Amino acid sequence: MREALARACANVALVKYWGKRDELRNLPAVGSISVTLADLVADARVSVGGRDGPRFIGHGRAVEGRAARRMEEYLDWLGRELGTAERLSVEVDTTFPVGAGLASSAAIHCAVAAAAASVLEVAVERGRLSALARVGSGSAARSVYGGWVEWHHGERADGSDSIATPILDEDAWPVSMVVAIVDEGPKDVPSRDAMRHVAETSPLYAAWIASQPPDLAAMRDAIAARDLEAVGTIAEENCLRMHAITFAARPPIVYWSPVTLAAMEAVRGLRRAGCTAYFTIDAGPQVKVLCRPGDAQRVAKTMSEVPGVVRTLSSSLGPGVRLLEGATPWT
Ligand code: 2P0
Repeated sequence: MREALARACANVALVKYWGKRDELRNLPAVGSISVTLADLVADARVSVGGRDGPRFIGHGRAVEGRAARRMEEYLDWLGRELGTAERLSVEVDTTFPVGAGLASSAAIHCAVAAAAASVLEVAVERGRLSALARVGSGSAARSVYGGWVEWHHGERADGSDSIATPILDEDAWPVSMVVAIVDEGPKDVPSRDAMRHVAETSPLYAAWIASQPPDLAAMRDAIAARDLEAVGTIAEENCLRMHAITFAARPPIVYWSPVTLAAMEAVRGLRRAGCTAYFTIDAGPQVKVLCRPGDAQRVAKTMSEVPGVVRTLSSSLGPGVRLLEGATPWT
């Protein structure tokens, strides 16, 4: 049996991916821009040639149900794509809760794609690796790179141009993200299902698609100017617009809890007190706060004092995917 071990960091979108133009390949209906986080890490050990046993082990235990089926399908697809009929299996460990709106699927699928290419000794360009990761989970396309990253909508039907590209690496403009964890349990509606439901039923979906290119352009400019106030303002507006279209679905999907709203208000309070802090929220109740590294402790303290916040995590920006064991399959 051969093995390779890859490590990828989660990423959090500041201009969100919500909606698909192709569900099979996870081709997005909109482009997105994210930051890769150093301290939210997934390790994936992919082995090939094993004959039996569970194919998806998470934190030392066999994963079952829908998550296991989805991973097995992905491993089979990866194998075909990378030219093998051999059985692939994976062991995953993460430093943070899975399935709770903390971008675990991004980190996991990116690490799986990289480890699979390595163990199968297939040389892949980073762009192709991004496309391979994307098929596992859309947002995984972005975890290929560190720092500030854009994932492009792309035009081609095969998705070969719907890949991530780096904007700035993690050292070029350090910022911090404080995650206020409100609920560590799995989310009620997986984002995959929610995206489809929103696209099919929300009367605001078309407006969301139309409003994304200007947000992407403004975000690129704000990052180029290292303007954290502008980045944060665009991120908050984009996040609220994404949640607005889910509220408007029939039946509505609301990922927030009362604690989420209290945490958002705490961020506004920090701003009123002169601290550069802006929130974003994904498909779950957690509130992620973008701030300067020097303010991270203060932000974490304020967020941890919000009644109902279970704990906080703080992270700087992190690197792209890398191999811990096995040859790096890209140059
Ligand atoms: C994002 N999210 O841009 C958005 C914002 C959640 C809210 O990408 O179906 O796990 O595997 O492509 O990537 C979460 O969705 O969905 C997500 P699939 P994914 O980060």
